[in-house]
Amino acid sequence: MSGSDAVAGAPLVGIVIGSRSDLATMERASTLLSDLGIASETRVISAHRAPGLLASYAESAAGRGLRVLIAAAGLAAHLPGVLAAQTELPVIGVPMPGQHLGGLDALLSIVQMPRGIPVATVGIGMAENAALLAAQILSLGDPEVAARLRAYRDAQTRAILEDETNRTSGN
Ligand code: RP5
Repeated sequence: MSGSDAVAGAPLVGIVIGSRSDLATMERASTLLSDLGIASETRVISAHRAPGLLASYAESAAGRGLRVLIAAAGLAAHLPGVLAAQTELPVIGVPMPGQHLGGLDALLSIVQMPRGIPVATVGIGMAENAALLAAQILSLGDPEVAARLRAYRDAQTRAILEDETNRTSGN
């Protein structure tokens, strides 16, 4: 499956999700990356249901030009860790909210990586933060991405200040 085709060029960020049921949440990451001018791809590859395919994806990722991986999964969420074990690219893990434990199961599965194989874990369902962290990593070698990130933060701050001005001026 292809992610944000809106940005031309080879994808720099690979988004891997454990199930189609994670797609709606993680489309928020591909959309934000696209808004920041970063091409991404999205693949549905379960660590448990398709372990061979996940191994091939991990082993070929850097060679295909990907620079950062985002991996999202729920329940016993082994996908980010298994991916990180098979590539030296940075992996950002996104715990998916589950039906029974609210995503705490996935959060603990992803964040508690053993020493030597890190996964940078964001909050439960925090697709946007995964995209922003990936963009920040890319911005270290790309001044244009750095400028877009600065503009994103400035707009975020401006929106809060304007909202607060409107809210208090009505009193
Ligand atoms: C995980 O199990 C997926 O990442 C998903 O969050 C969860 C449920 O998957 P489905 O049963 O909806 O395919 O592997």
